[in-house]
Amino acid sequence: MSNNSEEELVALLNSYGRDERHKTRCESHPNIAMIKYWGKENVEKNTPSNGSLSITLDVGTTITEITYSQISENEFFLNGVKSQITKRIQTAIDYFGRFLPNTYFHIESTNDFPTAAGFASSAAGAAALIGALAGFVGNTCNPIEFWGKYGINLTRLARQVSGSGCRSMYGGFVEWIPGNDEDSIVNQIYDENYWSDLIVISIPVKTEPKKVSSTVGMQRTLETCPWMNLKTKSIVPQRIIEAKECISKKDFESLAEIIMRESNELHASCAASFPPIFYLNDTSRMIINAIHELNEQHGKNIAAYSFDAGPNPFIFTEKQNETTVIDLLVNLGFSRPIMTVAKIAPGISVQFIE
Ligand code: 2P0
Repeated sequence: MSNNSEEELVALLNSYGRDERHKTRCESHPNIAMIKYWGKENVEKNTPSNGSLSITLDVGTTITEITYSQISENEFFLNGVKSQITKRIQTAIDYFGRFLPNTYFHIESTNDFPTAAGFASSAAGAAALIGALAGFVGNTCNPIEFWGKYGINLTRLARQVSGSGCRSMYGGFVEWIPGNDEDSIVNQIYDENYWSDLIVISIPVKTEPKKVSSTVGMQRTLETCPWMNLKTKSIVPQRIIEAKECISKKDFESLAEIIMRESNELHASCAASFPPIFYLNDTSRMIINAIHELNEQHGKNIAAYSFDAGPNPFIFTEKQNETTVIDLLVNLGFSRPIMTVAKIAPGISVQFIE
């Protein structure tokens, strides 16, 4: 953004007659990657080593509300508890704070994720934080469009808070483009209504925190797994092209194979890191084998598994096979109530509230 247009924007934003009740609320949802982000090209800016492809899921909601702080400091509450403002959250506050000099924010963020979901909350949290700040400071319910007019891409800011968070800014099918800090942004490929039969079943097989965080694990993999250059520069870019082709045809069978291969390669790369990283456990491997057997019985892929940096399975299928897949999981010993069946969700939505 040029100095001139930034000055104009500061003047505009400070001309609004906001009173102390000015308050915005942003809702967002988690996302699950079919093609994974696993490695940072630039650690500070959180640019990825390769592109990724996800769907945003209505497995739960993060709600972030922002109003003026009554004290001369920024405050951040997570699920009702006053929490530390991390460096990444501070970066987002500083970015928007510079448009409203001498302003401090009171930020409250809550997650209503069912414990059964097993989803990390950081992606939805980052998207809701950026949406709420951008709505509050921009005085707008459509922050993506408003800030976009000034050349500011909000997905870039969400990415700096949490890499996968940039994908939760949009609903439906979302692609995160690799690149430098300016051009590594996110595009929506199809919205949340495009493939309404696609569902994701999640099961919490373990809920305690992981021993190696994603942030640490991905850099170790990038630095020590010998084939990561091939994976990030050649395998994944080609796979993204193929996955987009499958999505354009709603070809679940072929997409399922891509999703499973991608998950398997992520965990093989983790195991080939040094020291090795193991996110899957025996239960995860039992599920992997069972899904392959199920697909074999049907003579085609009717389900696909995907695992992030943990042992919890995310099982993709289509609505017509939901009962078959759930019956399989029940036969494996999981009870129906602990399973969460999620549909594709929209991106951020911002409102003004009293
Ligand atoms: C993903 N994951 O694409 C991959 C697959 C986990 C496995 O993005 O350091 O919390 O905040 O950029 O986004 C998890 O890592 O990491 C993740 P940071 P993030 O969804």
